[in-house]
Amino acid sequence: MKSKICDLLGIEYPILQGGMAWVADASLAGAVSKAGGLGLIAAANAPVDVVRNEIRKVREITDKPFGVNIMLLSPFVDDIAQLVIDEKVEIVTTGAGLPSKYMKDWINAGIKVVPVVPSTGVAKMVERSGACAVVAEGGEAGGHIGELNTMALVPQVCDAVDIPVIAAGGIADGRGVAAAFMLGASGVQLGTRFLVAKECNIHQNYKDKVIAAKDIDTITTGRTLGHPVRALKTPFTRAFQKLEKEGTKTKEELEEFGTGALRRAVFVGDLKNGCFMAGQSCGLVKKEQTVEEIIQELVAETKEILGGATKWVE
Ligand code: TUI
Repeated sequence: MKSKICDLLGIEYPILQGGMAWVADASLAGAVSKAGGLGLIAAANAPVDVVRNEIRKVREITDKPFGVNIMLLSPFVDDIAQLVIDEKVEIVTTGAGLPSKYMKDWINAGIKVVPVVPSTGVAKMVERSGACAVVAEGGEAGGHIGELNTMALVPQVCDAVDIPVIAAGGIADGRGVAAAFMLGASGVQLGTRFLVAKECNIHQNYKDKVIAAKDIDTITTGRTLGHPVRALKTPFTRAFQKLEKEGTKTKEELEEFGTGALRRAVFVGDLKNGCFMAGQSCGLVKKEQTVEEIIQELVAETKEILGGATKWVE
């Protein structure tokens, strides 16, 4: 299972691990890269020292390429943007905004930049500023999402840009990977499936909740704040949605209500007050596995499906 993404990023399989905030640490990213995919450390809202430490830890796990995902709403974004240059990180993905301001410096430093985009307009914009590929992420994904869904978004982004497109949102098994290729993508990015990897250091309650979740068990909050976030239903997310519907709280009060909820899920496993970000594919995620097992299973399933794909046409 090879595509132009493999040559572009220097990886064996065209499978990226989502840069999940507070989740994607050196342990997960290192394991994914070691298994032949592209592991990503999530810089999230973390300060520079923490991210530098994770970058160095990945290099102890593997010599293979890995990347850093930069969350553009981070209060430390300027410092993180410089850190990836100083640490000679090969690949940067970005999320939750436009990376335009940093692109020139990254490209001059030889960094391959792969922004996550929610629309054709943003895809074209980042292509013009020098992105070498884009991740087109549909609203089935967990975390901060755009308006469009994967099935409609991916082929439109493929038509809009000349650089390779990586599909994300709703993909958790070989059927999703095969479908992404059929939509024109040359790679996939998965988050939710990797939440339950053995090498993923989130609280066990988080993993158990993902494994127990079915199709309708996610909810979006934050639409009134301009940044919708998909997460598993908990008393916290339901209360958040209720407050948004009532419209009695100011934006600042709502932001305050949401602060720290993801960390309560990841580190404390707080089933009541946590925000367990996950995508709609949670119902496809059935058990904990090592990263190696997940990647090998995805590859085997995809090969089997695509090998038999001609049965659908004469
Ligand atoms: O970034 C993500 N997913 C994330 S970031 C995150 S941390 C966070 N927590 C609470 C609130 C906000 C963020 C959790 N999950 N995915 C990539 C992604 N990027 N999805 C959507 C976008 C995006 C949206 C707009 C990218 C560019 C963009 O540009 C247009 C603009 O208006 O900025």
